[in-house]
Amino acid sequence: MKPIYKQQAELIELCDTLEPLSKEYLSSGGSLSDWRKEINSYKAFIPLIGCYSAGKSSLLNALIDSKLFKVKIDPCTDIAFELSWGKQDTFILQDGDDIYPVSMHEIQTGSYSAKPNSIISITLDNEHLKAYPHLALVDLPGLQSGINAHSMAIDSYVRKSAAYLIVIDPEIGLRRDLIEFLLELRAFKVPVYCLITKSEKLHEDGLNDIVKKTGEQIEASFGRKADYIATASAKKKDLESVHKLLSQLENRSGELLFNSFNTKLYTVVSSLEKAINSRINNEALNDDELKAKEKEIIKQSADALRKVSDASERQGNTIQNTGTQLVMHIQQAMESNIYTLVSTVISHGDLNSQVGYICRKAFLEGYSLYVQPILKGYSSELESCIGNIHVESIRNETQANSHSEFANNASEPNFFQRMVSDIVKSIPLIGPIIGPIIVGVVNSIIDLFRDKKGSTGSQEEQKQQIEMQIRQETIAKVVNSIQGPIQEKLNAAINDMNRVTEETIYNNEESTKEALWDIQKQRTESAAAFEARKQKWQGDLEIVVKYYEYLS
Ligand SMILES: Nc1nc2c(ncn2[C@@H]2O[C@H](COP(=O)(O)OP(=O)(O)O)[C@@H](O)[C@H]2O)c(=O)[nH]1
Ligand SMILES: [Mg+2]
Repeated sequence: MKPIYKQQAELIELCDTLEPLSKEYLSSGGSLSDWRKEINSYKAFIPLIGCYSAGKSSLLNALIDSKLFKVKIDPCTDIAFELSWGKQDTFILQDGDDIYPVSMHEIQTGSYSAKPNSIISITLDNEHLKAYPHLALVDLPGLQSGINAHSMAIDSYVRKSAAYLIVIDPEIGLRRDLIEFLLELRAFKVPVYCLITKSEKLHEDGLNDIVKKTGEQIEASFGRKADYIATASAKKKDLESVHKLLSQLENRSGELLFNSFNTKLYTVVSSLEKAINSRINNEALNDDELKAKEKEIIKQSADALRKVSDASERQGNTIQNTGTQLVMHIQQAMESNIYTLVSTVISHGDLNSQVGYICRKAFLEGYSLYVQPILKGYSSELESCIGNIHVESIRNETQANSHSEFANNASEPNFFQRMVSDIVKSIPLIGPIIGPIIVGVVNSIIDLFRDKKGSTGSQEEQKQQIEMQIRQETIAKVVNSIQGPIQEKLNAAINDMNRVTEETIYNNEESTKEALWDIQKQRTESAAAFEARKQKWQGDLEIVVKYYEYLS
């Protein structure tokens, strides 16, 4: 595990090496300078998750030694704040694609005008944050503020977070909504840190007990130990453990940065290797042979594209059925939790969050149960479509030649396998789909029973009515409304896989043709110049393939 700054320096050096080479050998070499910029300004996020009033805002204020964040605000007006170090103090409100500057005073007083899903992004040239220049702390609305807060906590941050920081008030402990949150987080690989706040309220023994108990609860629900658990007090400015956890994350999160660029860079290395090898392996062919080779490549590509399109057509039905299975799984989950839902309505609990939680959990289960195996099978099918084009096999052919002492890592997965398996493994985010649907459907049943209250007979009868209503209306409506969007997500995964395959075939054809033309052009120069050119190909190839080990 590397510090971010070190990983950043290595990746930037890699971009700088690959950029001129990809300009020279690849027709599509334009992204590297963009990636370089993204790597340079990279931040790993740390969402703070806790109940309303757990002390998240106070903790951030204590950390930066200022009263920037409003303490004890109404959970409904709560929005997300991203806080990180920067060379200048900046305060920006993001509302979807729109951004507006806000003032520090507006943040302190809560007088900005924001929508529930807005984010205020803050950078401060603050001495206490300076030691963690690549981390962004996120003060999120408490989980009680409902289904959207919950969706936001996972959907917006799970892919870009170094760790989730669970903030717990020792007098409240690990509440049920936090446990449910942890259960959901299990599907993702992100580390979980835990901080027990307001530590000055308890004596040492009491604190030790709660640390022990919380640790055990996390392990029981999360299925693994918290990666870190400690106590802190914003009131007494006891923040030693906060600094410890931040420096740990700054020092360990290089991997997150590495993972977000790894496949992209691997693709460039792999394409470069292929493009250079095409030159080296074909330089001895005469003009007629080069022409014949070009024709062969064009024909192979056309065949492969046809196979992909056939496979994709056959896949259409399968994925349709898989989508239905997934939706049925979600329906069954709601039905088997019907009594929990009924009592939530009766006790005026948060039915939105309850339904949301059940759907999200069932979606994740159903996705790994039904969808991922189908995608995996399809990825092998796609691979066999392009198999005879030898996306990577030039390396194998050259193994016979003694000049390639570095050519024997043929067991490396090729970049096609890598990109496709990234698609298979990635879990689509369901929150943005189900959030709005559930809010709409569920609010109508809540209204219904608020109006009817008292007008019906015994409590038992009322329960039965609610149960019937949930079965026939709520569940049916939720199922109906999620079907389309879920199908769209699955189709999108299939389309992504098709796109990667077609691009691979197309790029392979283009770069091979270019290599053949390049050979023809280069050798019209003097024999000495062509010799030098061949030397350069060898040298460049050596530079490129050295990076396989680093990126695997
Ligand atoms: N005793 C004590 N109270 C605290 C501490 N941190 C926060 N509080 C109190 O807890 C309440 C909620 O704090 P706040 O930071 O708004 O919590 P948030 O909703 O999680 O952001 C406020 O009344 C704070 O004064 C602490 O370290 N010690
Ligand atoms: Mg707060």
